[in-house]
Amino acid sequence: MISGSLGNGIPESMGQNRGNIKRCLEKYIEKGRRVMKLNQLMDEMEIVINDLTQRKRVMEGDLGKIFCFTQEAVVIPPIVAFAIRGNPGNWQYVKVNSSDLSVETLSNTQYLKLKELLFDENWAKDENALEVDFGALDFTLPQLSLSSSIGNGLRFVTSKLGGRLNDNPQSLVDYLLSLEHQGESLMMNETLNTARKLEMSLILADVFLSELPEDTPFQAFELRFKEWGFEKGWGENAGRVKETMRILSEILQAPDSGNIDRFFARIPRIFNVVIFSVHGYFGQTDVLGLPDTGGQIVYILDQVKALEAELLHRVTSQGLNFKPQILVVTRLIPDAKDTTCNQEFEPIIGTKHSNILRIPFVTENGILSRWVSRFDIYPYLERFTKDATTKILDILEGKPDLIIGNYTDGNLVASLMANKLGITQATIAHALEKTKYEDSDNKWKEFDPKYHFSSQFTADLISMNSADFIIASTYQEIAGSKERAGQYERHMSFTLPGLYRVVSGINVFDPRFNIAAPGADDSIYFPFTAQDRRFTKFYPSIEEILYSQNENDEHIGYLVDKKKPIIFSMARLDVVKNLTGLTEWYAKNKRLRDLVNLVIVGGFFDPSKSKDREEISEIKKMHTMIEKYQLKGQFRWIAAQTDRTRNGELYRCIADTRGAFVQPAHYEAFGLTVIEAMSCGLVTFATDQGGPAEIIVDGVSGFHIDPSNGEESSDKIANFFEKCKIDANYWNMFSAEGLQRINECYTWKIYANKVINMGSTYSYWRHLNKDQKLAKQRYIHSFYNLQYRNLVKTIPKLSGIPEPPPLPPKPLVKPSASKGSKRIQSRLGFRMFGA
Ligand code: UDP
Ligand code: LCN
Repeated sequence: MISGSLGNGIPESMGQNRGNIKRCLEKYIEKGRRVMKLNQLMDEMEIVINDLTQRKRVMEGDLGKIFCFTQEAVVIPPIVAFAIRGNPGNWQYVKVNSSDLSVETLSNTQYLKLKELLFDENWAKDENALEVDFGALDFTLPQLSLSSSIGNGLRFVTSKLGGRLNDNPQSLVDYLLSLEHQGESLMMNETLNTARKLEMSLILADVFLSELPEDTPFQAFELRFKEWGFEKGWGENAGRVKETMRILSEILQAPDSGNIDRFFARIPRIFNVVIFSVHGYFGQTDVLGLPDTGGQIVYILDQVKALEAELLHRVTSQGLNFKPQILVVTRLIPDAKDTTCNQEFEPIIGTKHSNILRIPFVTENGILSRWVSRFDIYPYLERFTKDATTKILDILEGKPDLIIGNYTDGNLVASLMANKLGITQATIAHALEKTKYEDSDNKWKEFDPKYHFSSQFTADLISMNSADFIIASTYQEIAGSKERAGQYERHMSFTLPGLYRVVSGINVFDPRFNIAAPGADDSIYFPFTAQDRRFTKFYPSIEEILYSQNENDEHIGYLVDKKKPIIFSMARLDVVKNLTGLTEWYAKNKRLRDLVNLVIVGGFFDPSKSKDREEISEIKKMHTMIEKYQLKGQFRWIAAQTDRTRNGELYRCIADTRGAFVQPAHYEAFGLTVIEAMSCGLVTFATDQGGPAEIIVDGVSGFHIDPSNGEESSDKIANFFEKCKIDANYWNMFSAEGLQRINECYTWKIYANKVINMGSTYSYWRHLNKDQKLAKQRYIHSFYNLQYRNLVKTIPKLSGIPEPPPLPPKPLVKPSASKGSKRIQSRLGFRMFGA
């Protein structure tokens, strides 16, 4: 696009434009070698061409196109190389010589090499520097081509299956023959081992079923069906069985995507699911807000409930009486503070057959007692996978049907286990750290001692490429927006200078990407207007934490004017969450201070009690600001709140004040607090960096704020409250629109249905592409062994304590424990560590 239009340079005929462009480029090279981001390019252009009309003319010209779409530039005088993103997922690279304005296109490899010259010149010049190219193995697999289709992989795969089935119907027969549960065949047996035999028997069965009342239970004709080669799993009664069989007959006759979609949603393929979530304190109570313990836990606990309900529903309609089991596998932390994270096994509240299984980290010296930061976790994962696999196979009495990983560590473990046992695997990023920390790739050597990003990014590449499908919460997570690259998109091509150059890390046009947005538990997060459902028992304690004039371990600061609306924020006290930023914006904006009070929930107050580096620095910063800006009287800082139910009511109480939720993060991968607040009818202002930019339609269902521009953001909030003072209905309008947005797009029911469909369809897709899968796994295996393992050796390992002798079994009787889970508990024999 770009070089074509520019030819070999910028024509002399461009006159004044040419002069302006030259002056711009000269400005860029003035400061010598550097990487420039879009805002810097624009800022410096404004300095050079201060006349708006002239600037516009430049932007409309050929080189202007480069400026408009540039995300980043590398300056190596006299050259300026531009990374241009015309559309989500579409990148081009050009270099412009500032002396003669000649333009040359570059490959992504050439661009990365130029960038590397700034960080590790010798390595950049090494002709044999390691290049990682996962795309090289995907050339036989179909890819999407439209940016607008990104994240819609399931639909694409289903449509491709039509062609594949047309050419090779036997592949479907073989796949159906492989369906089983604990050794018992499902849907059909070897009698129907060819497409022809299957077609004929389906016709026979159809005639037979047409004679039966629709509600005849499957058991009534099970024996007859067995003789014909059919097993259970088609449906609970004659009507449903006939429907499923007709869909299959139509597929065998002429496959079309509608029928394929319907058929795969019906086949009994997924019963037992393992979900890995390794870091943080994975517990059901008293954990939220602890370090590394936030939305991922909430997401998974809600996800399990939704998935179990969907699986139970499907099993029943398939005419089966199996108990689908979901096991969430996490780390057992002996030194578990006041949480249950030192218990090996725990039934999940609100489910019938789902449980948490905790496996400790074991070092050469024994079991590791203390919490480990998610950034330091890698040395323990290989052993963890081995121990977890043994336990899982024992508990499930066989292999799971689907493994879902969460975050880098859980995804890596999921990849290792899935690959070893040949199981369908899904990954969920939650947050890709590379996007959160600017230049964390180029400057990985600076970051590594503290964050070990080289291990983390390597692990991310491994699991992204191992997965059979990738679940994303939003489009932006994969491919960003028109203006900004997505989280996955930033892994397409990047470099870790001195280590390896990623020429193809992940392709966002890969049909493995699917969007399934999470929801907020509607038994907790419901509108403040639903007075009869409100949790009134929490009113006194909420009144106390918000308004009491005293300070204690739970809250500091106080609010003098109770009549003012409250702007409220709640998050882990991580630097990226920017709670201290919001406090400073508020502190500096007199108009806002006059209009509203500020309440922050996050962390705790004594830095000496934290082991988390980021939390410690944020605690200190918050104290400094309270003093510096004399916030007491208008500001309340409440320590992390672990009771989700009360938090639900807290959002509603803030809505009662006609206040707002403000999510000011520098970057937010998705942002569950945003949908929680909106579900409660609380007007929400949230960062325009990441998920909230997609959750909220700015100016309709809430507002976007720019975390890098505190003045503008705090003014936007102040303007809103000023308008509310004049027109009381203004607030109601945004509250109602926010709620509508949630009801339309963010519910767990939609999520669970999509994910189970993905499980069935991608299992078949994997089966169809097994040769390609194997080739890729070989490449990944080498990368794991030769790169990842060596990187992990650089991370210091904490030493464990010798493993205590096993305690006698001690059953934990929880009210919600099912008979099945109690049976498993006693088989496992509980072991408690610590306390
Ligand atoms: N949360 C909480 N208490 C706190 C801080 C956070 O209950 O003190 C909950 C919050 O309600 C939400 C989750 O933790 O359910 C945070 O999820 P989000 O996606 O907003 O951010 P994350 O922590 O995952 O980055
Ligand atoms: C991690 C995050 O940082 C949040 O943005 C997400 O909402 C959460 O995980 C759940 O996916």
